[in-house]
Amino acid sequence: MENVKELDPEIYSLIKQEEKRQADKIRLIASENYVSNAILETTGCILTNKYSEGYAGKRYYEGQQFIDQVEQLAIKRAKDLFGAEHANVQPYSGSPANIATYLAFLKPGDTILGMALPHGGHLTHGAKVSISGRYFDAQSYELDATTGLINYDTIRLKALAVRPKIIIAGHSAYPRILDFKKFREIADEVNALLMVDMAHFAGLVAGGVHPSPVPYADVVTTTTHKSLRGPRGAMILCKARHAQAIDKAVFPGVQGGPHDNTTAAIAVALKEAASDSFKKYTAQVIKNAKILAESLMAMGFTLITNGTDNHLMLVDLTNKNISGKTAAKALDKAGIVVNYNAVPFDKRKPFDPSGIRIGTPAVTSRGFKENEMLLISTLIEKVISDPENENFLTKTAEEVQKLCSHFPAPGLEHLH
Ligand code: DSN
Repeated sequence: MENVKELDPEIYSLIKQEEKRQADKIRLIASENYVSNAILETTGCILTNKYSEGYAGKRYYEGQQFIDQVEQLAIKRAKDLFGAEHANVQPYSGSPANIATYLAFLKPGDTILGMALPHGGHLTHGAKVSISGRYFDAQSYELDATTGLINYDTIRLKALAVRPKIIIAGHSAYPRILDFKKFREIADEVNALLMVDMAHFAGLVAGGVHPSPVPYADVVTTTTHKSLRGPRGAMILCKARHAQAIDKAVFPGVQGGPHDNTTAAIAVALKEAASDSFKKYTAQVIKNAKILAESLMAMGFTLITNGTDNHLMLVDLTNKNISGKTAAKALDKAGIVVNYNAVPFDKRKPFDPSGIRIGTPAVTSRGFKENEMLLISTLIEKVISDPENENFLTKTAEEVQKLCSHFPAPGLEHLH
């Protein structure tokens, strides 16, 4: 980055500090990952110079000889990898992808039904502070109070009562597999469209270690940068009969020119995700999550639903007499990065809730396996038992840095 260094030393210095942070810390934020060098190169390439509003063969600017091919490759790889009838690879990220889906099928005031935000849903699934909750009649379903699991009977009854036009399945903080067939049946019974937001688990679906929503859903939205391990971006997969509505909603409905460098990097990520090594990676993501969850529970931590089937777990810290925010801040000082998170039926406020969310996609990308997961659980336990012991937190951060130095993270090999 010699050019940035010379032109803008302030930004250069911040990038370098962030590089070091990503190299030296155990990153357990469930939605984050480390992309490959190939994806970093593509994201930072000259495709960023081009405008290409429209779709291949029907653009509003000339000079699309290569951009059309880039986008068509990304679309083909997305369709092949996920078995989708149609793919739109232009959404800037997950929220615009979801908003475009609503624009494709809804009028202002129409009813949608999604998982409540405090129960693990996403802002764009109808939270009141989001456009999805302000422009639509957003109804929500909650998790079962005793099991912490999705209760399909409750969703069905709610759907029968509110008659949504779209039912949304998908989450940011639910540690179990969704039953897409049951969601489909409920949607059919009330004549709703089924939209699945698979942003969190798209990589697991691509790797074949998680059921696919694609056969069941009318529309599947996803970001490309979480477990799928691509650049920051998004895609919408849908049935052929919805292709035109979705494409029109993305452009010109919600967006202008697609980010062609991102589109190319999505194509690269999809090629990587079709490989055998990616399949192995996703299997390890789940193995790592399971062992971390079991070890934490053995040490007296309460996990929502008593464990995990996917890449994440939600820890309720109520019995540890520490808030999620205090725990997350102490862990960060100790070199372990998580986010504080509401737990279902949380009695605390969203800005200082009772839980933390822990995910394994990023640490698995740097090669952590079962032994490192056991070590992480021990460190988490010690930090949470002694969150104000600054000396101990600093010493732990040094220990973490040493451990990380044996596992060079993709894209950051030069630092190790
Ligand atoms: N912000 C993402 C997450 O952390 O889950 C969801 O989009």
